[in-house]
Amino acid sequence: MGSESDRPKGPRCIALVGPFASGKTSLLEAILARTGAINRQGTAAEGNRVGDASPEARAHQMSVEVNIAETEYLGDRMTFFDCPGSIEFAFEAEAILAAVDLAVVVAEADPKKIPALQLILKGLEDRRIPRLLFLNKIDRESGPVRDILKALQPASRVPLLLRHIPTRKDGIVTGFIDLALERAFVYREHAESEVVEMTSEDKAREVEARYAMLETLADYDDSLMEQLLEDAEPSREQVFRDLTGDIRAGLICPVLIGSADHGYGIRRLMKAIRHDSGGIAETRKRLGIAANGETLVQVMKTLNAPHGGKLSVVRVLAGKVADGSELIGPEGPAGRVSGVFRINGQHVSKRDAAQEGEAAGLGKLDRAPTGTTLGAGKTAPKQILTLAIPDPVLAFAVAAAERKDDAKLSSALARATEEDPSLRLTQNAETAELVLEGQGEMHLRVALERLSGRHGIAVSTRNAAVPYRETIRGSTTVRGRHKKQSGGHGQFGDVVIEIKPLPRGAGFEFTDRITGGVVPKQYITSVENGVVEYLKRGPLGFEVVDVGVCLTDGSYHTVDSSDMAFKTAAQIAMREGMPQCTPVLLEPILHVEIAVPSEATARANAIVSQRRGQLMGFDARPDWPGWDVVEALIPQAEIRDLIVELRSATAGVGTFRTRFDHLAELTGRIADDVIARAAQKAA
Ligand SMILES: Nc1nc2c(ncn2[C@@H]2O[C@H](COP(=O)(O)OP(=O)(O)O)[C@@H](O)[C@H]2O)c(=O)[nH]1
Ligand SMILES: [Mg+2]
Repeated sequence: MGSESDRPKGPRCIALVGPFASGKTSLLEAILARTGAINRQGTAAEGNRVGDASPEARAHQMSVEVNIAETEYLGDRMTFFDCPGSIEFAFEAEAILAAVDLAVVVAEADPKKIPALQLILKGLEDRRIPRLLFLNKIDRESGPVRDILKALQPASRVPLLLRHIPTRKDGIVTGFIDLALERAFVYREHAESEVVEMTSEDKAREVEARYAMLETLADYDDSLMEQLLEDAEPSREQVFRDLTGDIRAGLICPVLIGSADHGYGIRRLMKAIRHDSGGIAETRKRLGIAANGETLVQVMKTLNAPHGGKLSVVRVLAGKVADGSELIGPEGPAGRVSGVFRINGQHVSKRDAAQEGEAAGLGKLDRAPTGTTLGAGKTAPKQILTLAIPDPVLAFAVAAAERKDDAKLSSALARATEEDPSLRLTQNAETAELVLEGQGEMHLRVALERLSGRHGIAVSTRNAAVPYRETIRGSTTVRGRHKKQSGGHGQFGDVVIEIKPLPRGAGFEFTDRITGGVVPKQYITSVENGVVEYLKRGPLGFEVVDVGVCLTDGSYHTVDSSDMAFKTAAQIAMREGMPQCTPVLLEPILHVEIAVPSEATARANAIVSQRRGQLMGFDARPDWPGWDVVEALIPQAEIRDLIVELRSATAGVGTFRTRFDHLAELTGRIADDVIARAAQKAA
């Protein structure tokens, strides 16, 4: 068959991606079993697969991080990266995809998962990553694959090209026909399928399906087009050459069929991977790297093993990396490699130097965050690409259950954000909260579980505080006098101030209309300082904004007046005057853009209304066929678990982003509750 000579040799890195529960981790297991890396194929039900063996993955019965395992197939080392399907862990995949040769998209014929498939394919298309689609769970399908493909096609910008069709007996899938090889196979459970004669009925189906495949290939190959028009039979070599070329160029996405659980179609998939992935040279081309003999590696993932310390999982893009190598990142030295490791699921073992094209774990690099490009020379390498870190969509205020763990918690969380930059940690000075933000409930939950699992820190969580403000609706003029005559030096300050509301967004403004020096210049500043201090906590218990204060009159004493005395006088005036000005609570309103598949747009609109939101309209999402963007103004207090509801309304794909828009007055019962809670907290 075909072009064995131009087939690239050497190590490959392959990503397994696809919607949630499409069978990626099972496929990894099947590949490892069929290529002899493991003796027996484990199952999801038994919980004995190489992937998903971490305590967190076991607890949730889903992949919560990338599973890495390698095997050898016909002399080539292949490392697989089984990326979690949930959008919450998408950043894990982002860092991996940057450095792989090919992505195998595992999909199933479930219409509910098509938006998720589109999301994943779009990510690959945008990054120009060659891809194959493995239509899994074929054992469950009874309808024609052509119909399945028709349903899946809108998820792909390029043609899905059917490479295999199933053969059936009594409605049950028993094998497949490879349309490029023109050969029929019967599946054998967890074993190599057997070549069989095609029945005449199957032959007829094969001819029809093959013609459809060739027609698509001919769209990118004029000579093939001519042959088809002349009814000439193209050579098998030409067909394979076209397939390989079109896949590498990202012009098509071929569809292979099989079943991970049964071990069907695995060898065909491995052959396709071996032929159609271009290897490290092609990947360098995609990344725009000129190989000049210098070592270059890309950090795909950072692992923090409980006792083994930090491990940077890298792909060697050029050159090689040995134990003891000094590596340098774009921002300076990254550290000295302390051990080169092979990673197979939870199992990590020492190995020799990592060669060009291989993936390996590098021990104890201090400064090599996920996504960084590292070199081994004296000069800093150029960062090959910047990963887009998604904006967080959910936040929790976190605290150590026991005070003594506070410092341990912050440092462990800081490490967690290095391991996974799609987590964000901020210390909110205003609310004195440690806020952990991330991509969803499961994402944050798993991050916190790791903390307790690895570091033994129990963590409590609650909703992060909303930064309410308060202002006033009315004005007043008040006098504040501070006078003390308790022996010796006295204290004297006396001010008259006007307090009035300012337009929304104006902030705070201090002026004076003092004439004739009734309040000496240096004390005017003290008055302002006194007012500013007061405004940190107004009559309702919140920071006061949009207020103007004017010092209009006052008096002083040559001996007893001081900075302190005028400051105190100003505060006395504010304390008396502010409650007279009809204080009102202000809540932050965010501008929100919700992106959902169009069939969920009405649902998204309803969610906005339920959250006291104001719809601004919706429009087609640019560059996202079949999606809409809903724009709305929503109070920050109502955002909280918006992502959870949105995802459940969209089979997991809906998302949103926010920015602060304005502060709005909040009155009535909701406001009363907020004020009562603040008072309770202060007490
Ligand atoms: N019927 C059938 N079920 C499968 C097949 N492959 C995987 N599954 C099941 O699909 C579920 C999800 O599989 P898993 O590999 O964990 O999915 P992932 O989320 O994509 O990693 C598990 O219960 C598997 O046993 C298959 O080929 N046929
Ligand atoms: Mg999985």
